[in-house]
Amino acid sequence: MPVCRRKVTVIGAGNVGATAAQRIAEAGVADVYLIDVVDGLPQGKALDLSEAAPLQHHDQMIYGTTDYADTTESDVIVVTAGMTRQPGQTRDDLLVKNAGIVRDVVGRAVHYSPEAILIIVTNPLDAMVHVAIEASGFPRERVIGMAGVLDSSRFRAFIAQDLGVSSSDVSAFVLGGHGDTMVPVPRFSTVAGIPLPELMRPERIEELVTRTRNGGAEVVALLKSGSAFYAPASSVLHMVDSILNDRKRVLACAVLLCGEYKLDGLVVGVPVILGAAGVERIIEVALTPDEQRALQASAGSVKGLVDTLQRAPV
Ligand code: A3D
Repeated sequence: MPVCRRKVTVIGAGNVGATAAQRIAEAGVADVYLIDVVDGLPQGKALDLSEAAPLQHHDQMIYGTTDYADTTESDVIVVTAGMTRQPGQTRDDLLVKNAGIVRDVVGRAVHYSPEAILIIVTNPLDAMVHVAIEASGFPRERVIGMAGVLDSSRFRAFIAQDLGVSSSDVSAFVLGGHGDTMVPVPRFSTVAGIPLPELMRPERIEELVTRTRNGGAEVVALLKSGSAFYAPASSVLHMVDSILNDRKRVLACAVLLCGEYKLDGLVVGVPVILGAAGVERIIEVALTPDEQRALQASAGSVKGLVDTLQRAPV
């Protein structure tokens, strides 16, 4: 595998961050700087991952640090830093707490990497993209939320398992905010080009759509503590790879809409072309009235979070 000295910083060396670092390095996509607020955690995980490099046959460097100066001139910055909900804490408490963390880490990171592309993972995702846009001052093309890639992958996996076909032949189309208001669009989901409604009963499609909406919660319920991280980390890798290798993949990403899909000033998941410049184009497709209504409702829930943040003390 050719050595590539591009630089990705992953902020938050927890489950998603450390696994994303592993995936990015092992795919030979870039060197990785893992950074966390807990001293020793990023250094220890980076050391462990580096020691696996000879066995995994890659030459990427993986560094751990708590000093943002080490992340200077990163090409991509992935933000996974955040808290999970604690007993007695409301969703709004978590929203405000994570907004504070994202504002802080993004501000520090972009100081050293003003040309980077930001990929946001911290929940609640769409609201955190708003915070990151504000904290970085970056144009919307360079602040991108990871959610649709994961949600689409979950939908693809469920369709493939149900039909007994390779998941490589399944493509899925998911719009909207991350969470229970996401909008999978079955008529644009295909198996080797065949529209899904040709292969599956509407009731079964609906069951898989519901399972996709609850995909995160299903994993949480099984794990008992913590949330999904393998598929989220793979989703991060796909986005980083498309950007750094200018692949121009069409992926569902959370981006700030400025009139597209009849939405203005809100971050919502839509299909985009992801390349060296970040979001190179937002792909707009005509939606049915039902799909448009579902997308508006999803955007409405994102607006609720953004409004809560604006009312919260900074
Ligand atoms: P976890 O394993 O707890 O890791 C979070 C890490 O962030 C910990 O190592 C913390 O020490 C670190 N951290 C906290 N505050 C700071 C700070 N100020 N600076 C640097 N590091 C800090 O969580 P996780 O990795 O499982 O999840 C991380 C985030 O991603 C959470 O908000 C999840 O809800 C979110 N997530 C989103 C998706 C989406 O699809 C959008 C999927 C999976 C996880």
